[in-house]
Amino acid sequence: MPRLHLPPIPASDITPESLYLTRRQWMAAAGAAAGGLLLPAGTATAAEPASLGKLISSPFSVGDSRNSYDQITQYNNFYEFGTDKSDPAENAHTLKTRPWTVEIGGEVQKPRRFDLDELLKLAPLEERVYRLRCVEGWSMVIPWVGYSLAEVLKRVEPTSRAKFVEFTSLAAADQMPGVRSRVLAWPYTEGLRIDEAMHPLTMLVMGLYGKLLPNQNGAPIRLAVPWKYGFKSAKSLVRIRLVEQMPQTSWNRAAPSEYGFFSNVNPEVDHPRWSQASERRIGEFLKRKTLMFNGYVNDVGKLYSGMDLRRNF
Ligand SMILES: Nc1nc2c(c(=O)[nH]1)N[C@H]1C(S)=C(S)[C@@H](COP(=O)(O)O)O[C@H]1N2
Ligand SMILES: [Mo]
Repeated sequence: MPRLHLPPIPASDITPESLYLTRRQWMAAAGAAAGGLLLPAGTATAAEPASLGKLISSPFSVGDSRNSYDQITQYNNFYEFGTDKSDPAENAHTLKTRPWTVEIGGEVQKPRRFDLDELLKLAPLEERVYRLRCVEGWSMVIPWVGYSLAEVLKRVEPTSRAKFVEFTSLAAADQMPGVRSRVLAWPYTEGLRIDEAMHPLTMLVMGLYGKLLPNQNGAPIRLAVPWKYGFKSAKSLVRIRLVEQMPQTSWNRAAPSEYGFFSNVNPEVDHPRWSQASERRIGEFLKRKTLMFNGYVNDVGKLYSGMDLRRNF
């Protein structure tokens, strides 16, 4: 596989305090990363960003120019930290991302709890530049680091009754001020059909721009499902369950007529309160046309053959 060398990130783009880990956290992250560099003692300082080392470049990456680190980390939706776009960057420093485990169970032969350090080395870390289209009508292009969710799911051996996958985010009121508000039913839950969850595009994300995820982007581990509206990509995951019935999702419970289970990006199916035909790419002046399945129609179109996507929105 080709190795990708990341372009240098200007120092001005990597100053947020949340990016700097303690020396111990950084050494742990660097050591755990696949192909992590062995650092001479004393190299890491408290101000060192948590680099994930060499990454495999993915054929799934899109060629669109990437949004800047600042754009990706300062304009977020993470309702556990507030509903304004600037709230996550302001408030997410209280999230404790270590120790962290993700419990995987339900309809599987080998249910178990995975530690974050284990997940960081479970499969080679890839950089994948994905589009993210928020249901609100804006989009970004984000270089995530991680690997296909299928890598983990196949290790727990789903049974034949596993038809759907439910994802649950952390809901800790002492760390997440937004959880005290009743905008959504907590914990934040999302779901995919099993074939969607096993599709190689569906990514378990642990990093951004070659470094560990900043808290506001869903540290320490989140989903990225690039052909669906952004809200399907649940952040700060603590639990994954394989289930027989279609799971409930937080957004569907909040507004069932507006947020269906599938939530595929679809310029032909408007949100009841606004058009989905076009979008504002953050940083651009003119709107662009929204692409069917967010541009991933060749990869995922066949998952939906024979389905009425107006009914199954
Ligand atoms: N737990 C949780 N996950 C979440 C959200 C949230 O509020 N809570 N917001 C979603 C929405 S609406 C979007 S658009 C994306 C935004 O991801 P980003 O902030 O990394 O761009 O996260 C999604 N995942
Ligand atoms: Mo969103």
